Amino acid sequence: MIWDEEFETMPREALRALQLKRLQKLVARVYEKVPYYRGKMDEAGINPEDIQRLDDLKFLPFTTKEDLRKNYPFGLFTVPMEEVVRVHASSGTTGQPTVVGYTKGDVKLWAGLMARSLSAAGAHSKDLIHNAYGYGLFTGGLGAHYGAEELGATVIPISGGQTKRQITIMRDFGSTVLLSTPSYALNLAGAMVDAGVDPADLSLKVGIFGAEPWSENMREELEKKLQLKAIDIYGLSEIIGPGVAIECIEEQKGLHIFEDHFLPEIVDENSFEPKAIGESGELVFTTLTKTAFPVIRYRTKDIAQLIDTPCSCGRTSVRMPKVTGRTDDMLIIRGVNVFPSQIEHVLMNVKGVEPHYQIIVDRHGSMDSMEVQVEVSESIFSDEIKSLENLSRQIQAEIKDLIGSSAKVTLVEPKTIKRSEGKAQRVIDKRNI
Ligand code: DLL
Repeated sequence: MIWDEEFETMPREALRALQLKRLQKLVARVYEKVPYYRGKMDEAGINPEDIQRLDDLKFLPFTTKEDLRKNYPFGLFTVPMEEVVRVHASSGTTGQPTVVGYTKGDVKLWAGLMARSLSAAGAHSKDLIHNAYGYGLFTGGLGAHYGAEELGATVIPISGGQTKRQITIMRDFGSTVLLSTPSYALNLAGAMVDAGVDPADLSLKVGIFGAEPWSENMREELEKKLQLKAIDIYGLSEIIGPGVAIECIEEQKGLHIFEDHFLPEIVDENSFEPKAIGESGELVFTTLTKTAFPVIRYRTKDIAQLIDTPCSCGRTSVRMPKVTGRTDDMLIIRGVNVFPSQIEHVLMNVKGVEPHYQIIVDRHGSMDSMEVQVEVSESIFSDEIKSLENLSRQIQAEIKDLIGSSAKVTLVEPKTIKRSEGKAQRVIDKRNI
């Protein structure tokens, strides 16, 4: 169901006019309220009045995680703290966390966008929403929670962890919609097998998975193992949290970006020049309607592309196919660029291999090495050494074929790779230590 008919199906022309109006208002407001933004705009020689067309966006300076760090914790807020009713933070991989703030109006806006998202995924007021995103500073738990309430559904605020108990609750309460990271969903699927619970006997119909990259193969795996439709949801704390973009249940193909609130761009990862529709590059967002913590041209470091082909669901927004990786997740192994998602793609096409893996990168002297540890099914693991050797050789050859770099492949016993309760840690790069 389309939650916000007027905005979600708005003709593109009208949408662009709305975006421009909102952008002009935003730029004028941050220029007036935030000395740091004013300084950056003055330095770039641009005034709020210079924004006459949407295209003029490209003259505005980017905002990066570094800018957020420099203003830690509240330096980029546009309102006094008494108007901020909530903060969240994302830890990231290095150093200081990024802190984001919301006014009462922002929380309401976010709840509406999450209700939109859940509705696009096929959820409605009769659903029992099992929310296994972590509650706390992470935006996943509370973001989804408020959206589910706005939708009028029943929320089960289970958060992450206590995996066995999650399954009992799912069965006893009759959860119909599962919200979690894809890696935790996989963990839940494994725990169901251990508990002797057949997912076909549960009431789950949709899983709304996000907060980390996942492949089409992983979708197939999750749909099969959990007997539900798997929907991709995308968002990031700096923009609002979850609820920036989501796939519709009709097509499950490309995430609709809520463009009336978030203005997307794709830029070249190196030159930062804008790229055309259909081209891949770094995803950049400007928040058009948030009050406490708006951002202008925030460089997400996520690699994506935008497509503008019409969708059968009737929504008129541009879509982004699955995020393929992050610019800072990219491993450079002996000079070759490698994304964990490419390794996942190879692994998930091999029969008998479980979707639990870890990539370990190290350096001996000046030589990089990459080891892929992957679990195999119980039956394969008890096979003869020879067939195990053949399997690891096959995976090794396929990795070499796809990425052009060789990796040592180690097949490990079922359940030896640490299970995630939130975002999975796929890469251990010992070179940085
Ligand atoms: O992960 C917000 C979220 C919560 C999204 C629940 C979806 C569901 P952060 O912790 O700030 O916020 O992390 C944001 O996670 O820049 C991406 O690199 C990654 N990410 C989020 N969703 C997806 C997705 C939340 N669907 C960072 N596919 C982003 C791939 C994703 N990567």
